[in-house]
Amino acid sequence: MTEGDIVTVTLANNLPPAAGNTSMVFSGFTVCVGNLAGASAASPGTCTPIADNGTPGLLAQEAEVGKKVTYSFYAGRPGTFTYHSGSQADLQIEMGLYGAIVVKPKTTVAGCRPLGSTLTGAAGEADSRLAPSAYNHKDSCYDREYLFQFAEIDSRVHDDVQAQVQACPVAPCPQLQATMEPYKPNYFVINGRSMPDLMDAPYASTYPNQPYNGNPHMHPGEKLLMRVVGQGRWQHPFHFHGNHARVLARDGNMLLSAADNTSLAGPLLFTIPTVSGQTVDAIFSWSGKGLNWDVYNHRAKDGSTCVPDASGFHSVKTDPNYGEWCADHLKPIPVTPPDPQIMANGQWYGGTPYLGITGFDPVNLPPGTLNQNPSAGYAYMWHSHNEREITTNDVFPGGQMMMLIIDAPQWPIDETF
Ligand SMILES: [Cu+2]
Repeated sequence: MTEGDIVTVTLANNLPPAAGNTSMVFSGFTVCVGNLAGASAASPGTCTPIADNGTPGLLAQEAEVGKKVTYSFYAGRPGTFTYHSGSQADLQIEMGLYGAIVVKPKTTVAGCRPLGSTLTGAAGEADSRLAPSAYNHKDSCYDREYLFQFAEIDSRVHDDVQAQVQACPVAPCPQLQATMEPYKPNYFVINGRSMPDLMDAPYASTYPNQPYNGNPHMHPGEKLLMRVVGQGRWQHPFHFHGNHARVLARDGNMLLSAADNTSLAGPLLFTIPTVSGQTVDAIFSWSGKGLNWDVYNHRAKDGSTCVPDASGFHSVKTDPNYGEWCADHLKPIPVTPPDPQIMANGQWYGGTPYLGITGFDPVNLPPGTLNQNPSAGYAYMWHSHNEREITTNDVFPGGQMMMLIIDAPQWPIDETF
């Protein structure tokens, strides 16, 4: 949704009769049960009740089985937010009744790249962003955006619920009673999937209703916006390799310096500890700095230049080596390509120490180079740092694990995969 929208959600309870009532809690918003009109930054608006609109519950108005409830609210500020069931919430959230809300800024922030443009000029690449920035702030501009919702599943609870639901197909039913403790989850999911399913396409045929995977791609120098959401009951330390990330906001509130209320004050993190019900937005970037070789393979023939900006990077946005760490420009390669044997474990290995097999100088690739991966990207594992959570039912690999791929600048990234 867009900042300034009045949002109306009608929840239809089509759960099995034994599940009883359900509802939605929209954290961070003032909810009207019914229809909201006239809300703006200056006014809360008018909330008009409607007929047959649910029944009061502990945390929210509830819909009985076979009935509906309508909520409205004013999305007054940009950010990442959550919603979840407020009815028998320990059980219903375990069963999957949760999700994320993204509110886009209404206006384009000066200095952010307008929608419809691509940064590094990879031919044929579409701009997949929702907006040029995450907030009304110049340091929240981004080039790519990925959502990561962390949760876990204890299959014992689901087996228990299934037995009770199947025992009562027609109302009236006794209310579901699930024993939540001891809680021993054996499935660990991001956006509802575990590795390797995480890396399948959105809406893949095996999960046709699932719009999000966990398959981040980017070019060097780009800014990747991570929207990290904690759902479920447990904390998961989200560890990303390749670089640190600058935290922009928590629960949709930008973290700004108290001194000027303008400069970013969020920490630089290599692990974001997800907290149940909390959202964190962060900006991640990658340049090749620190690898100690010229990832662009400029070294033999060379018309390309690297002109360091004040921070040492090449900052001409239209150049193919945008974001290059200039200290390593033209540096001879100090590495020996990996033994072909490791390909058995390394499906993501590009077969070259360079980005891109059709890069600046393919004739100078070292002998024995294996061009296994046409994008010839670098792969970094992004995962839960609780190691048991990168298993599925205690089998490794699985769980909350995916790969960030740094693609060659010339490789068009298709974010529908
Ligand atoms: Cu790690």
